[in-house]
Amino acid sequence: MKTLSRRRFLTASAATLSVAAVPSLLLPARPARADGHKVIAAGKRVIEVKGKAANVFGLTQADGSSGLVMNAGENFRVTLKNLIGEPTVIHWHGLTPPWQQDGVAGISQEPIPDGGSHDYDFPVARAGTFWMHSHFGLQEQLMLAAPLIVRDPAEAGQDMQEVVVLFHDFTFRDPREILAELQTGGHDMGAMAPAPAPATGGHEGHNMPGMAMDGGQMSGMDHGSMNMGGMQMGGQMDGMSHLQDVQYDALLANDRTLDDPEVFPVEPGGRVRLRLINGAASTNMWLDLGKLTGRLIAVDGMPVEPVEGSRFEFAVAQRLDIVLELPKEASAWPVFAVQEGGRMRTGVVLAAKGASVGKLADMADEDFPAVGIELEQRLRAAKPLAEKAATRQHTMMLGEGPNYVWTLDGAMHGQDKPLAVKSGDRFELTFMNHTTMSHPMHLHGHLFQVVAVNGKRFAGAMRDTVLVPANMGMVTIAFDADNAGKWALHCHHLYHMAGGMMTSMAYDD
Ligand SMILES: [Cu+2]
Repeated sequence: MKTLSRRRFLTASAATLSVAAVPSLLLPARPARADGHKVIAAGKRVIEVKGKAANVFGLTQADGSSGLVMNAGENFRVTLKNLIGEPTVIHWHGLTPPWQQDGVAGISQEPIPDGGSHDYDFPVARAGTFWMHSHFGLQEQLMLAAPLIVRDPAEAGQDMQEVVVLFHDFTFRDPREILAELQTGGHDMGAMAPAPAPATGGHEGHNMPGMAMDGGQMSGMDHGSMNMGGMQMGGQMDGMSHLQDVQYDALLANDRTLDDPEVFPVEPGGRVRLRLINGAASTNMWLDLGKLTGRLIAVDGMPVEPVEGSRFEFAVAQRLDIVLELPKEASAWPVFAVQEGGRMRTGVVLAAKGASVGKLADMADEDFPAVGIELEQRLRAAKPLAEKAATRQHTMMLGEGPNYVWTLDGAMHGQDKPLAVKSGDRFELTFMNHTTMSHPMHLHGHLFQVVAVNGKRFAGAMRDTVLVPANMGMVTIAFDADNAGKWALHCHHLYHMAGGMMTSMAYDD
């Protein structure tokens, strides 16, 4: 039998899904809606990773497009159907809906049962690069995520090509197994798929330039619970800090590896707006433009004073909007995302007509350092919060315990107290990181401004997710309490969140 092409492979599985997995009786009878109503199905998909079929989830419309594109000023009018074979809840990351439509299991919405659906309808005033993803269990690792692009109608006439890329970290393993191993210190060696790293020579990929320890000490050291086959201690060995805990099989860009990257046709000399989403479950990345220089114009969908560069720090759940002025030659320009503390990468290619794309290695030539807040400290909001003294302040301790317990103010989610706030507050919240890993902290329902790093104040970027560096890193955010309800506040590293690093913020009015 002829091998199905990648496209046919995907189409075939989508068609099977819509016919077989959706008994029409289960679909609520519904009159045709007014213009702008969209149906998004959370469903099962089969993608191909490194020549092997992988069963994952996805969020697609009937026309097969992933996620959603809309205009600012419209309503987010969506029916979400759950076809994944288990309950789910989807969160609209970066939007600021009424809290009951925010899509967080245990805080704002009951999970939608398999075969069920849920309607959402709220105004979206702000343009930006956002995304949607499961906020239930570990489904996000299984790629239950998609772009959510809100265009600015005022920019419709611009001569600028839009390229949307959702990055992901991919594993063939069951995420529940990964979490269980992390929680038991990884001693269940029998269950691990990849062979343990060799005793010597296996760690070069994770050594950092300038690391104090030499290779001999490295290979001789006891990695204890942090390096057991499936999990690997990454890169930076300054003191106690470490990077990735999960050894991924690949990084993906729009579902694909560099063996078969998505190629976007572009015009030489043209302008491109990259809308980039770090949809990884637990991998901070570097966005690497190779030989090109780009202009960063927005982070997390919110405009910043432009920053030129070729490499940008790109923490879990964050977004980067980068404008490229392409050279005039007919060439191909890859856009890479590289893991921190290593060299595994993925990417897409911008290719002029007739340009040869060539083979792109799935490993960078060098290890990339830890993602930190060097970029963060250089960012300045283009539309900062109004100057106002804080009416409420809190310092939140980010903590860790044995067996992969992660805490906020000393409590795991479930034993936590909601953070109290009241309408009209200017809240300044300082994250103080007492742990050995960095944490991408995400506040739902509000935009915040980064106003201080390690106590040093500046008028930083407006964001919804900020990385708090390991080992006593301290980041202060400010926001206006203008969206009453109950909101999630958590680390966006999926296994940290599952390990307890989540709480809520509740208005007391
Ligand atoms: Cu974390």
